[in-house]
Amino acid sequence: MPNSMKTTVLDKTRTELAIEKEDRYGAHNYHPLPVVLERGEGVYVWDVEGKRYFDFLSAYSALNQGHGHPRIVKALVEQAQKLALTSRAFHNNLLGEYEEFITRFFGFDKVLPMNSGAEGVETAMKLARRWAYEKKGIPENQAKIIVCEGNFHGRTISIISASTDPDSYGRFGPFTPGFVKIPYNDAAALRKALEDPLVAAFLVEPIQGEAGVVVPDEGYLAACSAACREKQVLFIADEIQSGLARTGKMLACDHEDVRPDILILGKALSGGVYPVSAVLADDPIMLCIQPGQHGSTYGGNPIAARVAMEALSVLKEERLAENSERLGALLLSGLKAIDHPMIRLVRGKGLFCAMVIEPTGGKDAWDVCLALKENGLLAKPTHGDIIRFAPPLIINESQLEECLEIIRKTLRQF
Ligand code: IF1
Repeated sequence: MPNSMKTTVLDKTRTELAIEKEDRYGAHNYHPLPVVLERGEGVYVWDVEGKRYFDFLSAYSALNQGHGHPRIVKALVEQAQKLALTSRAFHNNLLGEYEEFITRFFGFDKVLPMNSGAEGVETAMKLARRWAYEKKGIPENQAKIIVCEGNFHGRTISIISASTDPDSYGRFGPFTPGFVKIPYNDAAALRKALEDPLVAAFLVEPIQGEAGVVVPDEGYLAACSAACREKQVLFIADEIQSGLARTGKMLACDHEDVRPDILILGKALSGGVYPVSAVLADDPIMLCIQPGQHGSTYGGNPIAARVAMEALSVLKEERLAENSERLGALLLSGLKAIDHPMIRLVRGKGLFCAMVIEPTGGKDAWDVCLALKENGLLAKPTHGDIIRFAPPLIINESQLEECLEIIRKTLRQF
């Protein structure tokens, strides 16, 4: 019996009790690893039994700055004590400051603040449609948005209408029309789809996250961006997961010097302490939406504004893109050097890596993640056979070496 089973209440561990409650009272829309976390600091999290782990998921890259970053937490707490929410019925003293900050940071005319990533994607789709009718002259209600097979952009009805994953969209119809699905990493397929004059936009993840950290061929994003420009079609980058230093550049699009027409950010925009998303674009696009035509009760609230400025400053001042690039190279080469029959493939960019697992002897990626957990490292399988490795970007070299040793040791157990 492992040590963690010893703190019992009525013969059950705190872990079991917490999981039972979730199972009993919560919707069954997730299947988490059986670990109950209660504390986080930097690259580490602790479970309710006191066991410490390396967090190699970082809340799907929301925690690029690490758990409980002191500067970000301070911003959150101070602002919560002063003024949390005004709604957009009134101005607040931080919104304009934040809007100036983030637009200068990324080089766009304007920003539209929202909360979740899905809301950011919905906002971008509405902007693209409105722009198509007002600026491109597409007849009303006929605009199309091109998306890629294997995409993940969120969970709303319209976003799953663009999904090709039956788990995401199955039996949730009827669906929103107006999406054209083409293969990912295929610029020729995009050029062909762009021949349709009703196309308003191309929405793409510069690296596909949920699909299993699928890195497209070099030149793909630049080719897509150029093809879109030629056909007067908006290039929309969903950098909710790939952005904010995760892949070794501030944006994954920066690897190919591509500037999207619409940029969507979320997750690490708050460093994991608050839901904050943002859509950036220049005036000819952003000003197509006028008062009363889009918004959100919480979007642009003072806490979000204050926290996002701090989270972005931390990324820049702690040079987390550089750290991601340098340690990402170590992680990737370290993973590639592991010689094990269960490893079919390793890929990634910066500290955004994945390992494709070959199920062997009845053991699959889930079992590997359970064993990693026992050995002190948390990672989550996707699509049954892929394990993502995405630690907070503040990780240092000796911590990363320790993690590689945990991964090597774990695989030796299979
Ligand atoms: C879940 C995945 C990751 C995203 C991109 C938009 C959103 C996401 C590129 C929506 C969200 C999350 C959501 C989370 C799991 C997670 C995920 F496996 F499902 F795909 F990260 F890899 N665009 N991704 O990755 O953002 O509305 O959630 O804030 O359980 O759904 P959101």
